[in-house]
Amino acid sequence: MSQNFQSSSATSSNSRYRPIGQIEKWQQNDNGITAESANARIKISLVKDGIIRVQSTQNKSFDSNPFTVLPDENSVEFSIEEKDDKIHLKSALIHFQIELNNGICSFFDSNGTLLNKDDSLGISWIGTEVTCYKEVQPNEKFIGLGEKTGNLNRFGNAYVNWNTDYFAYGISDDPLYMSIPFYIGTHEKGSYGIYFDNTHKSVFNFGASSDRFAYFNAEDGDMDYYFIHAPSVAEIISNYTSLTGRMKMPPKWALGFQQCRYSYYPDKEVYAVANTFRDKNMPADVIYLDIHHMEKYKVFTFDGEKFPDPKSMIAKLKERGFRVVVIMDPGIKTEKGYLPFDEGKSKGLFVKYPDNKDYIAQVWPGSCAFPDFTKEETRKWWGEKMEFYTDAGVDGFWADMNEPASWGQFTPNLIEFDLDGNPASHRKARNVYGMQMARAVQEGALLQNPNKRPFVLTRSGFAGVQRFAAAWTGDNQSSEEHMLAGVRLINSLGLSGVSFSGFDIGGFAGEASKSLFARWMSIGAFTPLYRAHSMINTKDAEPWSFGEEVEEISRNYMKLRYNLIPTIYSKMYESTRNGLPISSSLAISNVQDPKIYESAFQNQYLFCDTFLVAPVESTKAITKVYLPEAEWYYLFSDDLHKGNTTIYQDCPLAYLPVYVKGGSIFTCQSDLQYTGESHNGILYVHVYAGKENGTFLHYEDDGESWDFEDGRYHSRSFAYNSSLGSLAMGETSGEFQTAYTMMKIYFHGFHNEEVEINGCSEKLNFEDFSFVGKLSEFDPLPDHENRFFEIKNLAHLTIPYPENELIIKGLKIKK
Ligand code: MIG
Repeated sequence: MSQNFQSSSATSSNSRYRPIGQIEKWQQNDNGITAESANARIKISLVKDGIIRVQSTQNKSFDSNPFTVLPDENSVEFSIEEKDDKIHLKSALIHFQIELNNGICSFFDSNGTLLNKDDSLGISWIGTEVTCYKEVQPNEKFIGLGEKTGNLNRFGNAYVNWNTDYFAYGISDDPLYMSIPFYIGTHEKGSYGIYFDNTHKSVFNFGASSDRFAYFNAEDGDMDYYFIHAPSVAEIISNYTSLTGRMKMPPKWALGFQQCRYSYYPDKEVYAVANTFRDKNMPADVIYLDIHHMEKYKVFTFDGEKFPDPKSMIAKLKERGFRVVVIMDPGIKTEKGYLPFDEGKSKGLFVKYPDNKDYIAQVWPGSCAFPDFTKEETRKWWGEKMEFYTDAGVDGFWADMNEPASWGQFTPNLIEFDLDGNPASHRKARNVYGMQMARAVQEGALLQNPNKRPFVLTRSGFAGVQRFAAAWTGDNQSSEEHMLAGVRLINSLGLSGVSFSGFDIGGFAGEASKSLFARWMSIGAFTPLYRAHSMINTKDAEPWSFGEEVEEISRNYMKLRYNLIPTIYSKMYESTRNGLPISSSLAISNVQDPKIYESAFQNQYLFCDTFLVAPVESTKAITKVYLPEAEWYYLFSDDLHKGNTTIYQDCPLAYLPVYVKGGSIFTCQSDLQYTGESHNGILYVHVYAGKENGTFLHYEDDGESWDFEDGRYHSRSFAYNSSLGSLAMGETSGEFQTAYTMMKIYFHGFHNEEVEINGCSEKLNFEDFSFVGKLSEFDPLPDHENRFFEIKNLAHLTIPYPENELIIKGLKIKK
């Protein structure tokens, strides 16, 4: 069969299907095999146990992608055997087969259960377009793929990876700003991940317009994918991020509330906004300067009229606990005498046409040249220029328009990029351009302040962008459906290695209703990046701009956010180690549970492994929530729900449906105005009764330097053991001096009068406790009375912050 295809494509048109065909020779090498067929070269490599790389090319040598997968020297044990017209490669976690007569690949787990198999159309080409066709297993679901709209389960849909500036995108539109060609397939026999390491425009089709197969393809480059298998989805994501990297520890202030606006100016407005947060007792850490901070939109300038003295403005803001983040667009105004342009031009750092003329397009500053961030020299230069901002005291950087965007939005494909010494056209470079800009910005911040953790936020990116920056989901809209779609985008980014992400709270385009803004602020408190932003020429959209009630609700959730920062910070730290998200789709914990994919429940997620958040429109008074197998405590009252059930939950605007998983432990701090403010010295520990055991690693450090890498951190483990009825605290570790001197432990769902601490009996105290405060009665009518939830008679105990191990015993679960 393959012979037919081959001869027809060779003699008539390049525009016909051309498969790998019969494998003519193969040989074993250090970590797999190489093979040749009439039409292609093939290389199969065991990257580490659980990860197999499949490469196939029509060319003499394999294509390289310098910016995506991290180099790693691993040698894994495996065996190779040729039997029944197949080559069998077996490692501990994956058994792999390739068929000699057509190159069809199959992947099995160690028990020989089929996980994934090529359709008989296999890996093949139409011209330069390369595709891998896969069988769809019974009931197979597809999740992940990064910043993609649509349902949690992507079956029945197709997506394009081509970084695109998409103002006010709709909730089903595609492609958006960032491309991550990584997805997870899951069916009754197991789960696996596929990362397609090809930066050209690509398509992932999970059964749209065809019920025969799923496929992924790219318009050029090689078939080059990593097949990842592990017993759990979490381990698959961890393995994927061992390939493409993990985020670096962000500064603590980046976890606080961030206020953005297109644009705050002049300086007096910036002060007014900052002061209002403090006057209104609404905690916040960050104010953004959008494009109006520049003179004629020229990067590395301040508008002298709007901001006559940026240095002292930023210093004054810092005194009040605010950090300033500035926007940076890649386009450099082509203006003689403007130093960044003159330097970039004379050093040859801009993107060029093949005839060596600079590529020029229109953006905010007018005609612009575009720094080639795929070139090391350009990245270094950009980083040196950033002294302009760091000198002024700027702490964070916001990379926008880095798809790259320009008026007209149709970049010609012939322009050329360096790709660190492997020059290529826009077709190969576009999707990595934004991420290389984010890299330049991160490296620049580090060049300027080596011992300060940078905060970089990027709009565009590719697989691995998490190493350089946090991400936000671009120009969303002020609508209920967009708020929920945004939750799915964040969860999908989390499934795809990007742990630190957020959306524009309130919506960028349009104007939020009062209730929408309040609900979005509540949900945002439970997302990794807590940031409000809004478009130019729209009504004020600060959390106090929507009336008193919205202000109170916003304040409540902002305060709760700051109370939870010890937990969020600890989970961020874990994510730097394991690549797992902070907002975790339930597909990570409950992949086999069909309920979680239903449209009513697909937005639900676990925040910090502890809080099940059920986002709901602000217009609803009651909503359906699915609680998977476990025990769940309604956050605000401790009402206990058995898992594996659907409940109807009242959701008045003041109360976002959030449930704490039984067996959980988390830590909190006192109310703060900003993350750098001193807390009251008490670490609040909440432990929840449950059948399952739970653990928590509390982590802290100075919040802004790299000293923790040399041991200056403070951490301690907590473990709840259900059958022993105990809460154990491990020894503290690290050399950082914690500022906590006391520990106040809250026991949720237990019915103890006393407990045993290191063998001695201690009486518990009881108080009425609430995670969010009571709202004022704005409306005097009795039927509008706001409900208030609190946890009645919550048992607690305050002890000096233990220096050593400590065990609390005798915990009895309420029946
Ligand atoms: O052409 O800098 O997504 O957040 O406020 C619009 C102005 C450019 C797009 C970003 C948005 C930002 C806006 N930018």
